[in-house]
Amino acid sequence: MFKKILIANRGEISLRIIRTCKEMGIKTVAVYSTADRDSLHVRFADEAVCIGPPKSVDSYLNIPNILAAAEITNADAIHPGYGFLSENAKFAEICEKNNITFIGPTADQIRLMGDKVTAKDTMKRAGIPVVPGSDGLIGDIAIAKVKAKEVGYPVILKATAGGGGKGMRVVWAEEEIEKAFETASMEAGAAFGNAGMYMEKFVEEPRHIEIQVAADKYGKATHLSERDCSIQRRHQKLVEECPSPFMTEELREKMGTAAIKAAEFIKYQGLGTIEFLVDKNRNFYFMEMNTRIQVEHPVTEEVMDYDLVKEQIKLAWGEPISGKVYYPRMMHAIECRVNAEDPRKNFAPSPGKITSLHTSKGQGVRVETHIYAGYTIPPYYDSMIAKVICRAQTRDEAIAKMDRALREFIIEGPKTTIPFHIWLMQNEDFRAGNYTTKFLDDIDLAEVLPK
Ligand code: MV4
Repeated sequence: MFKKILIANRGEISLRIIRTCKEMGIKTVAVYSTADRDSLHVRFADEAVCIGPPKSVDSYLNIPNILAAAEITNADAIHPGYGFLSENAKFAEICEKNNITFIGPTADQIRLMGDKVTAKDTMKRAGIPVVPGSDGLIGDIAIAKVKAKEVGYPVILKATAGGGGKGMRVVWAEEEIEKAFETASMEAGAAFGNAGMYMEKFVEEPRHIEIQVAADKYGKATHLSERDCSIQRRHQKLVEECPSPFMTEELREKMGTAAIKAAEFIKYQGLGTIEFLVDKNRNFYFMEMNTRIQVEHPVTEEVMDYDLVKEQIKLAWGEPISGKVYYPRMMHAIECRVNAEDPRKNFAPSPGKITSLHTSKGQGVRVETHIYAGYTIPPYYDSMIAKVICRAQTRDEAIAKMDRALREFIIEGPKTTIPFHIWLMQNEDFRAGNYTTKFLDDIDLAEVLPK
């Protein structure tokens, strides 16, 4: 097994990975920017190396500095966590060239799934359902118009280099398509250095349901059930749960089988997530594949009673999948993301010092966080400061537990999204499991949240 793993990340995920490494008897190296000098991941790791100034591009995205840190500490593997360099094919390639294992899939697999047109085409060839559309890039506006007529309005234009909503436009009628195509491809060109666009039929009010997969280096994959991530705002997930309240045994079987087929078709190695759009008739379509450990992985860990980070490390080392079919114990788990943002003010960031803190506790409650009383949330990074995960035998009980846990989570200083989550746990539609990705579009939170 690996002797020493460098964690190229910060915050709660860095701590999460350090914990599993300790349990596996693996030494850990933290890296940190000067803004994170007083962070817990620096203290909890066996060694820590400063990799640069606060800005991500100078530190957590600084490949030469991270590699130098791995070399001087003699780390034999790098765990990238999520975000930052976790889906950077070049970084995975450089690690391998330097004889350091990148804990993730191969650089080619990251590249394949990073280009959305290629990913979609590959999945179509694998026999996975995809949304009908342009079958490749759209050359110009004239072609876009012809394709849209074929597909039928409404259509959605997407950037092939995109994902997570950037460079995306819904077009309801032909008069809008010219402007939509121009602005979206401009946006994509500026954001990704790649203006390539493709088109799909717009699926109205879909659910976002993803399947967790794990695959070994010998071509075998398994799935670990789904997560419903439909509660989002501006493509930022806020709540995830398993099982999905929309799921049926039949649909899980179909989506799980498709996810395994997708992973095995590309000889995928490691942990991955296949994101699907699911329409109101329970048709499902491949959307994207994430080639990293995800923020919401604890939801799966709680229902399956399974350490996904441990599995990821074992797979990277070259252990085969046990062959046992992992299936949910049919517990129910919900995760609420606590961000240092003001939900009454359009989720405006609210960094600063935490003057007083009490975290949620009790049976079935898990809090993943890097904050402590006296900690100052820096303004440079993602605003997520904690995840509350509650597990119970039924969905109703999990919601009741979450409501209780959120009310005893006291963070003084910055504003947080906790009041939003407390409101959500009371919401009738949420409680009925009656929600799609449109759920928050129609709600004025400044209106409904207590002052
Ligand atoms: C769609 C769609 C409807 N129809 N594709 C959003 C981010 C990117 N991953 C793809 N997204 C969507 N693609 C078709 N053909 C609706 C969305 C979408 C969405 C998807 C998942 C979760 C939240 C969303 C919010 C708005 C739009």
